[in-house]
Order: sequence, then C-alpha cells, then structure tokens
Amino acid sequence: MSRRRSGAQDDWETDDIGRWTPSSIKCQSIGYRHLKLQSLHLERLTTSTNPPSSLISNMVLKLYGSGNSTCTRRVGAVLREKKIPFELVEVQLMKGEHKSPAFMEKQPFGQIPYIDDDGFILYESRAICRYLEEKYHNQGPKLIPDDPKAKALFEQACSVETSNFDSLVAKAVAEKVFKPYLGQTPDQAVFDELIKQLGPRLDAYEKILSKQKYVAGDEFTLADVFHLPYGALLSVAGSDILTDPSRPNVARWWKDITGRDSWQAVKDGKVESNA
Ligand SMILES: N[C@@H](CCC(=O)N[C@@H](CS)C(=O)NCC(=O)O)C(=O)O
Repeated sequence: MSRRRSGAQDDWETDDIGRWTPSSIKCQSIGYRHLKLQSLHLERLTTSTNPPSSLISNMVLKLYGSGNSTCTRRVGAVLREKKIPFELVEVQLMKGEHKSPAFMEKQPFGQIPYIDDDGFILYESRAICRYLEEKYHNQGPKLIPDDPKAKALFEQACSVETSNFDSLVAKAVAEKVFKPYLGQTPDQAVFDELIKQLGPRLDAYEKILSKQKYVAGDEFTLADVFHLPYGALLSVAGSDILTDPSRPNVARWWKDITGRDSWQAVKDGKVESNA
C-alpha cells in the first residue's frame, strides 16, 4: 500500500517497499509538466532512494529493544553500517514490558526487537536487517549482493549461520551468560558439549574462509553481521574458540568483523544512531 506526502516541489509517495518516489514518476497520463518533473526527479532518484530532507524529521525509525539484547545489537549494527537515523525505544525485559498486551499487539511472540518505520511494523532481527538493506540499498555499504549467483551464495551463508552456528552458540551463551544473569545456575557440562559440537562446524568455516575473505564471498555482508551478537558473547561465556590459532582464517575473519566501527559502537550495549 502506498503512502503520500507533500514536500519539496512535488507530492511524494512510497513504492512497494516504502522508498519515497515523486508522484509524477508514477503518473499514468504524462503531460508536459510531468515529463519535465520526471527528468528533474530522475536525477535525484538515481543518486538516492531516500526521501527529501524536508520529509525526514517526522519519520525517524523507531527500534523497540534494549542495548542489553543480542538481537537488538544485530539491528543496531546494521543501522550504523548504513547510517540510517533511528531512535532506540528501550524495552525493559526485567520489568516484563515485552509481555504487556500493548507490546504483544505489535510483536505477538513477546520478544525484542521490532521496528516501527513510519507505521510499518517488523520483527525478527534478521528480517529487519534485510528490510533495512533493501530499503537503503544505495546508502552505505551494500550488505546483500545484487548478482544472482553472489546473492545465492549470500543466502547459503545466512542459512549456514542459522543452522550451523546460531543453533549451538545461542544455547552456549544462554547457558553461561544469560542463566547467571537471571539468577539461575549454569551447567558447565552442557556448555562444554555445545562448544565441542561447534568445533567441527568451525573446521568447515576454516575451509570456506581459507578461500574467501567473508562467509558469503570477498565482500562483507549481512551474513557476517548475523554472527556478531552471539559470537561476541562466547568469550564472555569462557570460550576463545573463535580466536583459536588452530583455525587462522576463522580467527582472521572474526578479528576483521568484530573490529568494524558499527559493531564496536553497539557491542557493549550503547545502541545509538550515527546519522
Ligand atoms: N529470532 C528473534 C529472537 C528474539 C529474541 O529472542 N529476543 C530476546 C532478546 S535478545 C527476547 O526478547 N527474549 C525475551 C523472551 O523471549 O521472552 C530475533 O532474531 O529477533
């Protein structure tokens, strides 16, 4: 559904994924005025898919989450990579705010984060990151490749992250970091078993990363970002498996992606806009 606003010299409306477009571009009956406006606006469109500055102030994206949350940090890192203006609306997990009826109206699973992009509600941190990349594709680094084969390899890497990395690492972090935080007793044997299972998976990463710089190819993508929040808590949990010198390419990759400004900014819980 498209939205309309007036701004600058013309009416603007949104396309299928919410990019702002001058209405004249969409006009079916093209008169002389529209042709003139088209040529004026096309130049602006090819250089930017963002709305004119006169429209930005009242539509700042809201990120409902918490700096303490891994998944909020994942989205925060992407917002900073792309330099997208946003406001963090702090949701207090300890007070159970994420289970309130008002919150669950927006996020029916009662989890953070979700975004409100001028009325468009979206949850699931990886889906949010993909949406932000698509919407601001021409702003900042390209985090999803355009070429069909490169994109397929990107999808492969995203799937690997979910099935072979997150499935073990999130549980290991929950055992040793979240349980004590919630006043529960961690089980070291459970943690050790998860790290043991992670070893052979990282051997496969080592093979992949000995041939390419990042998990989806030679460019940094969302597939790399997706590893960051839980991977970074492994050292807090007591495992240095990601920097183990026996897997030099995994260690090199991990040092590279954790060293990026976007991650350094959010990693300790300060999820703020840099735009
Ligand atoms: N798959 C979801 C997971 C969201 C999630 O587990 N959020 C945690 C914080 S990082 C949460 O809200 N936990 C509270 C709960 O599940 O009750 C995503 O990627 O956004």
